[in-house]
Amino acid sequence: MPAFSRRTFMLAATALGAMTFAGAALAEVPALAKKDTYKVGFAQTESNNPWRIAQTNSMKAEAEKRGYQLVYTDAAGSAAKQVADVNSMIAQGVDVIFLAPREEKPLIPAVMAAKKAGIPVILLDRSVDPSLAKAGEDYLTFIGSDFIQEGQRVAEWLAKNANGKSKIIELEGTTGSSPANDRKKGFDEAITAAGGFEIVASQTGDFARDKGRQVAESLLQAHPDADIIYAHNDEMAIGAISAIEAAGKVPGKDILVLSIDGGKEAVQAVVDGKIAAVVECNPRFGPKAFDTMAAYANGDKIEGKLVNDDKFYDSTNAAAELANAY
Ligand code: GYE
Repeated sequence: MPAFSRRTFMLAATALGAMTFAGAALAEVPALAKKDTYKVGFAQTESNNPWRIAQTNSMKAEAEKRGYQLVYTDAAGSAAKQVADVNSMIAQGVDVIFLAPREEKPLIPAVMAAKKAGIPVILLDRSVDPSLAKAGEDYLTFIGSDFIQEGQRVAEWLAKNANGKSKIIELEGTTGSSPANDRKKGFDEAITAAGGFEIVASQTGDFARDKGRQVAESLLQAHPDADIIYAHNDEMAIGAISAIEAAGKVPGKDILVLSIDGGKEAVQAVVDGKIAAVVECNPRFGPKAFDTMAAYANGDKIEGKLVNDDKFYDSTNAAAELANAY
């Protein structure tokens, strides 16, 4: 190799290295070109409940409506698989990745890998650890509910309507997930502030029906005086109803059950008097997710957090709202 070309090669290599380094350290979210159509990734966390299925359907319907190609993956409840799913989307050269991160910390490498590959990430429904990745920097934005407020709304309903019931079993969502962390924080703080209540046990049921049933069963045995169950989602609340009935007690009478999500089965349980109240967590993400992506490609400024509106169901409106529940 002649000396000059070798030197040129080495300079180029050094420059490339520096660029890669600078690229990785860039403070901005990768840009998104304005195009007629896109190849978009949606990394779902699991599909074990009506909420997830409603969310997936909403994303698929909206992609189809716009004529975009959707690369869909389901991590089946494994954060490790979800990281691999995102890496495979990066390898397939998607334009944008919609990510519903199962847990706050384990999905950080996926967010960072997409950023490094120049692909903007939009977080859907769950967030990542804010001390490790930032909106407007490492990912574009978070679209979802205000989970702290959801927990507070349950506590506020109890403060007004518990009628002397006071001993609470809390069924937490997936450990390390943002909705579990925040639904606990919002509820625990508000119920403590309300006064007169006691959380006698708080344990994870992993947002799953059968796990919720099992955990409720053992906690009801350990705390036979418990008269309220607050579940971080409908699935665990429905599991808890089975546990209450198996213990020979009447849900809605002996034990008040409260939950978050607002799927049809839970709203029906409110109509039937088995669930006292449900805070809706809106799963219909499609239109907002794709509108946000289009706005970004258009050069609009995107806020770091886009909060969905959630309804609230109790005996006063459940029958009338049932038809609108997902
Ligand atoms: O409440 C639950 C789902 O992340 C907000 O995850 C979502 C929660 C939802 O599996 O049912």
